[in-house]
Amino acid sequence: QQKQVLEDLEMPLVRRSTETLFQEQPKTGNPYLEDTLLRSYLKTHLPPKVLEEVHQDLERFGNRLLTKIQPLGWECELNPPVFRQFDAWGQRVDRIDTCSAWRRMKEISAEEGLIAEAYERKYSNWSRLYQAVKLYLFSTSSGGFSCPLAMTDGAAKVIESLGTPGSLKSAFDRLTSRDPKKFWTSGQWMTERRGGSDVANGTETVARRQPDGSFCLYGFKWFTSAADSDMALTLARIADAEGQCPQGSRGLSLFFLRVRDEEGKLNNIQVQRLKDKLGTRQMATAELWLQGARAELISAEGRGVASISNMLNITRIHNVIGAVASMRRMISLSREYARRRVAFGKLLKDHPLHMQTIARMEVQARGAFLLLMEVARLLGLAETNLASEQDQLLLRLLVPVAKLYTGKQATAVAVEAMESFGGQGYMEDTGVPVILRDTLVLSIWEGTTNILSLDVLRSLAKSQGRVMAVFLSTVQEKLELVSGTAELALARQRLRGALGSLAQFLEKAGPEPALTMELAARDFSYSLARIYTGALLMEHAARPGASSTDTCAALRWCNQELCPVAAESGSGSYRAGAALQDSALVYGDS
Ligand code: UCC
Repeated sequence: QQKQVLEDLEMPLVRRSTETLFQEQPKTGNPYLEDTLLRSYLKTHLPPKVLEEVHQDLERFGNRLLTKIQPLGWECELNPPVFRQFDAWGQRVDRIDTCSAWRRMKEISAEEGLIAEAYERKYSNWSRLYQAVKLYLFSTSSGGFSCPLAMTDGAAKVIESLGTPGSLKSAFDRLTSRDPKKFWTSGQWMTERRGGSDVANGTETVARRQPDGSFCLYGFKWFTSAADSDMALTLARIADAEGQCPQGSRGLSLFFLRVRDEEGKLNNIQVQRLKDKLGTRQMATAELWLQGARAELISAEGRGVASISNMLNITRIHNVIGAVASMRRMISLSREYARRRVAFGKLLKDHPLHMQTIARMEVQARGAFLLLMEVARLLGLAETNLASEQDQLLLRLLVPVAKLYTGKQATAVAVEAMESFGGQGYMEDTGVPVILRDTLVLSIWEGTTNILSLDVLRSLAKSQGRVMAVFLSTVQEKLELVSGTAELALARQRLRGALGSLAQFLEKAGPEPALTMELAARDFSYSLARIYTGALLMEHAARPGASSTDTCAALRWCNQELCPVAAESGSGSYRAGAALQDSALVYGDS
């Protein structure tokens, strides 16, 4: 093909038959078969019997994605949901009309068991990882349907962790069903007018107790994703007999509600409007008035935030899945384009600087992928009672770390990959801008980078520092495991140094005022992400049968600043004086 392109360029303009070659569309194949890292990970970790079954299913699924699901995803992008508030006769109907491709995505999600897989546990602790892999492959072809799936998974998790009470059994069965006619999706309504991060102070919705023990909810949910879902979990404050509500986090309780009744009538809910978002436009995000919506209390009173955090941790993992999928898709397109596009007399793939740029993205994507697999592996262990206490602590820590770090990586990779297409990448109908827009949300929803960094600190505080002890010893163990691999010596040395600096920083920061850790939270979380991912890349590169590119990826990863928190701490960035300087820099000295 390269020869053909070059011959073609040598012909006089009039004789060239393939003018379009200048802008030839990058074509990718079966996303599972083309993903060498994914396949090598599964081969290394899955028991042979599981691998055999999973491989067959993933190959089939990859073909379905390529031939059927990708075109549907594009249809979802071209036909975003439409909100109709009134019918022709002036009656309020509040209909959110979605396209047929979107509705087909719901059926496909059930058929493929994209939620069911994780709860049936056919492959014991590996089921969660297998589900994560399918979602990862599905994500960028799903036309935004990954979002309702994230919340559906989160809702199933909450219900399961409550012991699947009788009243929620039918909802759980539907959320985890493989039958498209039965399958439900769920919303997660947390954000109100006062904002989405400070849920404890931002939630105004009131729950009034009814004589039958159920509740009616009154409030305004400002940002409800996938508003076409069948049910939702949401927070509200239970009013006492005088109508007074407890404030703060301890005043919040968790509720389950159906969005519509059997006839399709809204559950005393009015849709105010759909949100006009930068991306994820395929998905209906709405402002909803709850005007006496019938709901069931499903947490202990005042334990709303703690109960919904089970959901948050799942949706945050889905966020990681979305981030890794986005990087993989962008790099695949970029790589394929470089095989076809000629500039300065040769294919892009033969320009070393261009290849260096894509290779740097590849290192990021590989690291993020292994971090995702690690989180999914630990979650699978926890859900099958096979996790040690250390595994559970590590999982609690790594979920926010992975969410915040991969969100940022995906944004950077998506922007870089777009640039690798030159002006073509900026063209709507190439589909590249869609991926970029949909990626930009990943560092915002489900907790911004700073909120997640503070959650990392919360996990330290809650465990009285035990999570850090587990983190340090786990990385240490991984370093010992790879000590026999000579090619990794340099990476091991850098990682060991970074681990030591991290431990030193923690020791020094311990007696400091709380402000020190608050100011360090983001750099600290980045350090955890870089160190842990470095250890995973090394572990993968030291396995039997590893390739030289595995080693190269580990070495390159470890070439970056692995412990930014130690470097910044040395320059006094986390002192009270630095905080004053920050304000002065932002607002000026006056
Ligand atoms: O809904 C949204 C859009 C949905 C779209 C989803 C699609 C994504 C899929 C992508 C696919 C491509 S966005 C809404 C997202 N909202 C958030 O993420 C909230 C962000 N804010 C936070 O995370 C805050 O840190 C809060 C709300 C958790 C802070 O609340 P509090 O009440 O001030 O925090 P507390 O008092 O520290 O925590 C209350 C309890 C404690 O338990 P106890 O009382 O036992 O000590 C905490 O330990 O909750 C516990 N807790 C947690 N437990 C808090 N966070 C966690 C956690 N992450 N894990 C375990």
